[in-house]
Amino acid sequence: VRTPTPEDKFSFGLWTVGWTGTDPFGGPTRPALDPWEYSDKLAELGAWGITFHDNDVFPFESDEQTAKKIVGRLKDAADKAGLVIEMVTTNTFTHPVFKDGGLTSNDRAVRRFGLRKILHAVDLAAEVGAETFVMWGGREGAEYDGSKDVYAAFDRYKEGLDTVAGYIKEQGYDLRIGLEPKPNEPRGDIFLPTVGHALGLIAQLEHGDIVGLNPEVGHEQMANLNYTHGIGQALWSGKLFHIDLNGQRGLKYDQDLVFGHGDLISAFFTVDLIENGFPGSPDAPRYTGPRHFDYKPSRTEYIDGIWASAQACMATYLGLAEKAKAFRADPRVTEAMTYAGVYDLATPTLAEDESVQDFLAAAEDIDLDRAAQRDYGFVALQQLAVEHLIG
Ligand code: XYL
Repeated sequence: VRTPTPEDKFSFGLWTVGWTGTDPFGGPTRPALDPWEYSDKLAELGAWGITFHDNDVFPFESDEQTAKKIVGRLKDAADKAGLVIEMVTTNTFTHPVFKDGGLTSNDRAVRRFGLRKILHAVDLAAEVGAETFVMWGGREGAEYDGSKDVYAAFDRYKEGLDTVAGYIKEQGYDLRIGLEPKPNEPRGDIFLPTVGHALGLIAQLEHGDIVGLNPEVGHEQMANLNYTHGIGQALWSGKLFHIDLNGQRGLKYDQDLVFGHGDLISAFFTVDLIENGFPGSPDAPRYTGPRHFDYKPSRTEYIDGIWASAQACMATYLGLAEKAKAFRADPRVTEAMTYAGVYDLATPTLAEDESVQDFLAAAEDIDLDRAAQRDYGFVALQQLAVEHLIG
């Protein structure tokens, strides 16, 4: 696999390579470096951009001046290294004040504090030139059903999101919000557990036009859902604003593995969709945004392992992109897709201008026996994908 270049648009969260290995059962296994040390090294490895939470860069307690100074230093380092800061987000989950949420905490004073913190981070995002503002409501949720008035919680979630989106418009910032669904962890149940739930909330917003999604591979898979279908539906809705790529092996804690180190076939079809689009819908929207990794170098690794894992994310993506191109270019695949009817799904079920009445009156000539006995050849098509995948 070739070496990544900035044209590949790979970006990394500072909290990913910067994770020191703490988990609920153990302390750090690696030291924390300064933010600019991570960004310098990522640039060296061929990354194009970085992303961060406000408190990945400056401590929660920092006053405005200190925060500005540290962010300025990171921005300078990024500029010097030729890195874009493509996305910024807020940490409304680490500090104990957020233990019952930021926008949906039962405590109104906390909600007002959380909303202010988010708005300050929006200013910061605009200042450093980010295009996307991600909102992962990790603490918005509950462990106990009796502890939340879910109706009010959604009113407050909507109020919070509309306030942030309205502020972005009012300030004239060139920013879009990417909601990040996750089913659980750290809360027992998080609001907006899946892509579909988030799309449902966006449809109720006043400023929903600038609110879309930042779906993460592992988060959908933690809910036993299909990530490629999730981003597919987000694309169909015109709402795929950003992506978080990583790996997850089944229904367990959020593993944040290297991209492709979970479900490799699923990763193949994710890359295939991003790189090649929908097979039978050439005019459908395509994702052209950052190939953003939100993973964690396993806590068994030390500093070398951080960089090896960051490299692995990019190498896996590039390798899969190559395979996916070859897959689509293979005449056997075109033939198998034709046989399978993949291209036929784009034909509307009703004829142009056909009314329901005409439709009901039409004498259909379907041969039910034949249709029931149709062999779709989906398995043969899948095997071609596997063949390309294993080489
Ligand atoms: C944790 C989440 C976060 C978001 C950003 O599961 O992935 O890192 O991506 O707040």
